Amino acid sequence: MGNNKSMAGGQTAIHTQETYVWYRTFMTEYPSGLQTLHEFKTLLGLQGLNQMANQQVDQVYNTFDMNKDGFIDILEFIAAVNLVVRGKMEQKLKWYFKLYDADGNGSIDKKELLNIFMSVQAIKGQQTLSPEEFANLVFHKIDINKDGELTLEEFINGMEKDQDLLEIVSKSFDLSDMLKVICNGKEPNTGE
Ligand SMILES: [Ca+2]
Ligand SMILES: [Ca+2]
Ligand SMILES: [Ca+2]
Repeated sequence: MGNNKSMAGGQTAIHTQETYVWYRTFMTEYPSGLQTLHEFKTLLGLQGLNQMANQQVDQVYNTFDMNKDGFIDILEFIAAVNLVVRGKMEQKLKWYFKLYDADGNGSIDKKELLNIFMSVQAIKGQQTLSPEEFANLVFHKIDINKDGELTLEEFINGMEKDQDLLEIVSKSFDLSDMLKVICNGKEPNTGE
């Protein structure tokens, strides 16, 4: 299925019909062709979060805003939906890494990981492990040289080798449910 080559090249082998639906949905919602941070939060139903969770959502938005102009345009939006809905595991892991590395210094320390899990908990509710237990577990398992920092390599290798961990991490950042709403053009139905 590895047929989505460079977007810049003449051949964009993306699933055209679905992309068209995303395109149409986006342009209907945002006729200016730009989505603001506020609109992003509204779209995903992520309003009224606490400060920590809010920062996390900001961070998600920033990773999608690739040209850093403060808006998500249609191409960035489609790239984001593509990544989340059908990205390959390694692409997603790179994205998770970017999300987790809040100060952007190229490695994830325990505090950054802890912050993430605390905000995930704030967004998604109580998880099986407490944020601290989880952060400790992750470092115990994949901080190979035990220096208290996770490099991109440690992160990707570690996650690829440990399916359980990978599952928890992907679940904790699984936006696909929310983004499927966009694809279907429906309002999310709160489960309970
Ligand atoms: Ca942008
Ligand atoms: Ca960092
Ligand atoms: Ca390390």
